[in-house]
Amino acid sequence: MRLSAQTPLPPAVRRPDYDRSAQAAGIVHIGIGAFHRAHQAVYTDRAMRAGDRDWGIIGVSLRSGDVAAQLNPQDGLYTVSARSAAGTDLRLIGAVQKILVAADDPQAVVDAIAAPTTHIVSFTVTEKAYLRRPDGALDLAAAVYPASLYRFVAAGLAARKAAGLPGLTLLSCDNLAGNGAVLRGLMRAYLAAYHPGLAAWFDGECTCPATMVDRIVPRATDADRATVEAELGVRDEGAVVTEAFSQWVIEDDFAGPRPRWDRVGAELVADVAPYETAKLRMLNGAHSALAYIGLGRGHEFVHQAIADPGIRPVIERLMRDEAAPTIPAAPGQDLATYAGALLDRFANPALHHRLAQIAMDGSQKIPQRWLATLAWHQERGNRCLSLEAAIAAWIAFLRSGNPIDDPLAGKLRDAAAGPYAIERLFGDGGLIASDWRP
Ligand code: CS2
Repeated sequence: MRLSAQTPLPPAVRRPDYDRSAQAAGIVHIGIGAFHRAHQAVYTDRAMRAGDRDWGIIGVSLRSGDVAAQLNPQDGLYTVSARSAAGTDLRLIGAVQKILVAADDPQAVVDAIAAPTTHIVSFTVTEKAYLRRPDGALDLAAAVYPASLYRFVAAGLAARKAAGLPGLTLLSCDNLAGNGAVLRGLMRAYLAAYHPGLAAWFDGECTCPATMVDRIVPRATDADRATVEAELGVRDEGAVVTEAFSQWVIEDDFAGPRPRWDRVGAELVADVAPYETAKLRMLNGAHSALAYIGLGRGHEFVHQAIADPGIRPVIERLMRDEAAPTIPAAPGQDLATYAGALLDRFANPALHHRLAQIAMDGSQKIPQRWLATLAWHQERGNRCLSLEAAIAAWIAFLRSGNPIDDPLAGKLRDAAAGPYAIERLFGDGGLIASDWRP
């Protein structure tokens, strides 16, 4: 039997206690993968459990119909299993109402963005979907392709303006440095080129808060779905498996109403930068290093790589001695404690987080994860032995003949194979983005 609004569930499973069918959709979320379902959708579900209303989520997949096929037959319902050594917390999430596939029905996406009940459009589309050139500017040619997020948002905003509706909060939840300002600048560039009449309205009516999002979400496997089925008594094709930890820091700059996420665990702050910088350079920086060094040493999962005595000290040094000194910590933010907590999270044996999942899209991730730290130390004449080892491991990975899942795969393989690989990857005019430079 398949999970749906009708199926009975064991009493131990926590579930929505609000009337799902009575909620308007206040959020359109673009890029509804497992991360969104384990993170922002969980906070939104909690906010509705705590009494907020009309914050249902319409999920959008830009290209693939996979999530729609998982969730639409289940009335948008799915479970989140938070796994730790202490056991599993299983809950049913009711915030997602339905999934639209932009490639199949683009107008439905535009209509959802333009609906009077919509106040927030949020994004987890991964780094590459922002379509930035190496200098950080919008790739204007790529941005008009059918799957470009900019096309949908611009068309939705144009419809809102024409209908006399207010603007929106555009909330980037991707791991980019300064994600709010980046999205605002790219959206602005798109409008200036293709919808010049909308640019001033966008400036006056829409905001793009910065966010720091954090929860480790390995891709769910058949074995995970079978475990959830055994616990639930019904089949959940949209099951998400994650860790117990979750953190969300949001810049308090909304164009209109928002769920009271701050009452259910999120932090609303004036300046996200210290949290985001620490997360990108320490957690994500260590993750990418673990991926390439770990794969090179024959490991499959994060918890195996961090247990390797030939790797753990490299990762500790990367976080504590290389990344942490570059981060101007916020009051109360203790980076040494943070590093310790990250090591514990990486070691979680209940999660099977594949190094190959983290290794994908290296060209899009490495600038904000490693290069900003390296540049800070270079200016001071310091070496970064761990980051140098990580870069060497990435180049070895590109040369290894293993499949490379990256928008620049072919170019990266060529650059890494020949002489002057470092120069061709990181030098002036090289393949890797330079816009992270201070
Ligand atoms: C990981 C992130 O796949 C990756 O590149 O580093 O997805 C990481 O698990 C999350 O950012 C944790 O919040």
